[in-house]
Amino acid sequence: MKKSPLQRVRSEYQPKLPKALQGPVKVKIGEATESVADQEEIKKLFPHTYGMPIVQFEASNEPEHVEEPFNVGIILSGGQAPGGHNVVSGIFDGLKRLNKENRLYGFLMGPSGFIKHQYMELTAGYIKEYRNTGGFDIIGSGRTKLETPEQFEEGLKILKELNIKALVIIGGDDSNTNAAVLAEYYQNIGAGVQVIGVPKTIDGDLKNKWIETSFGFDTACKVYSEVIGNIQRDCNSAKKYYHFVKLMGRSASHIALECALETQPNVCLISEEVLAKRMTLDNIVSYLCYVISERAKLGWNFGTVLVPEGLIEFIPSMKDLISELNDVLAAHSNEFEGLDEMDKLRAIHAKLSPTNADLFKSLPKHIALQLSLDRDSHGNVQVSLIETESLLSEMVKKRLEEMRENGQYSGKFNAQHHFFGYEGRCADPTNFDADYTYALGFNAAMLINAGLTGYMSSVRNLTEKSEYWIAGGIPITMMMNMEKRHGHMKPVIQKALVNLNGKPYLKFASMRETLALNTLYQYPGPIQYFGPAEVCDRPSMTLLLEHDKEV
Ligand code: FBP
Repeated sequence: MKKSPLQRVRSEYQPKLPKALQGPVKVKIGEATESVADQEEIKKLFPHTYGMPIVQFEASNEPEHVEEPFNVGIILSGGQAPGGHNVVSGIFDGLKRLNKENRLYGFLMGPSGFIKHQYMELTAGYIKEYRNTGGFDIIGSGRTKLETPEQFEEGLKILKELNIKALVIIGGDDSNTNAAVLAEYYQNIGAGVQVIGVPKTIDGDLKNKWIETSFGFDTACKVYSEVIGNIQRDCNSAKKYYHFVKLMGRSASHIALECALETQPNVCLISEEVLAKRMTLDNIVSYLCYVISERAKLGWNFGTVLVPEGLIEFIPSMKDLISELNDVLAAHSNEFEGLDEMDKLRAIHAKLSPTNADLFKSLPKHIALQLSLDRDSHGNVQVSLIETESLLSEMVKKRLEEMRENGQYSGKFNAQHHFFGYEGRCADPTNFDADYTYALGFNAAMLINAGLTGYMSSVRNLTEKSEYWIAGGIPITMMMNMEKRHGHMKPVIQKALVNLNGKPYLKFASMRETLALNTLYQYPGPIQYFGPAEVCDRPSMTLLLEHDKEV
């Protein structure tokens, strides 16, 4: 593989480790823990892995206690996030420091490789090519859900065959929930296999008191912020377009909020606020038209609007419609097969309740069709396929024409649409993500050596210099509560949505009116890997604000 000059130099970067992991570690064991809610139910479901203590690693003067050589397997699960390759490098280097004979195996294309016994050994030479690079192509990733005893048993066969004593699952909240279920299952049957989770997702919604951020969020947001900044320069140069930018984040609006803090657009919608205020699609369109018409009075017929990918499911009326569509599509999929687009829409419309049927009919045809597409493997609408940005701009355009007829608007409205998601998921990790992921991986190796299972690798104190980061492990059951999923109550890791009382949101809300009625764009520029620390190592504004730091 031919490398670019930047790739060549960047591959030599040695990620920084917290002080505690730089040499032999000793394990500090904390108090017994409880789950964040529903303690009794979770305790019953996880009798072997509930209540375990938080552990923290400290530097030790004693030589590292190393058992016989051992083997470890890894799975990359779900969407790509920058830094995954450094998690693998960190695990590898941690294992080799413990014992040169230790071996690392990667299961191919996500959990399916584990179930189907597709794997490869990850050697020093192979891993070298991937250090500090973005992507998950080192072994591939996938969205197969690892949740049934049959899958666990099938996986156990290959673990035994390869003499693997621990499995590391690098994934989001669902994959880490399943890691906890797997850890409990293997403990229960005495399989002798440990399971460790690593917090990954660009969406930033796997975080809590102990997991300060999921990896990849920092890099992805910086990539999107760079291009939003570029668009804003273009916008402010030509002064003739409204740019509607949809940003990834399946559910939570953390990415949109972080990008808004970085770039200061005229509008950024926050799904969690839309839900809390029970806003309708009509309310959102009215707000956008207010901003656009006020800017027009100032002579500005241009602007930028950030739209979180998950918005549609947070608008209560749309949520009801989507939920009924899920049922209708599941129950009548055969009837709709083979129909042309208009007939399919008519047939679906006829099956909806009156309120939802009215809303469905009011949507532009292409959006109604996108909402009627097949669901993903979890039964969810594939929000990344719904063009919310064009839905909003079309509705805004229509409303502005009505306003013009009533003499309330006399500007010009021309829209451009963008969707940023896949562009950022495989970017080369920022220094922050490169260091954080390497530390998470190295730390996972130490958790395995400490004999732990059902833990998530945790590296904290992330707004300080990396040498002061705190490394250790958090029992996954501690982050769980019971939630209704597909009609059944299930133990799951609590998803972190944008906190409307949190500093990042409050900071944005305090600037919102000023940003809407002025042009105060910021242009963050591209990620820098070499140069002053305040440029290259700065973590996300979300993380800084959440930790009461200056931004
Ligand atoms: P994970 O939660 O698995 O990390 O993936 C997040 C995400 O990037 C979302 O932002 C997006 O909605 C989704 O993946 C897209 O899924 P896919 O990669 O299957 O198109």
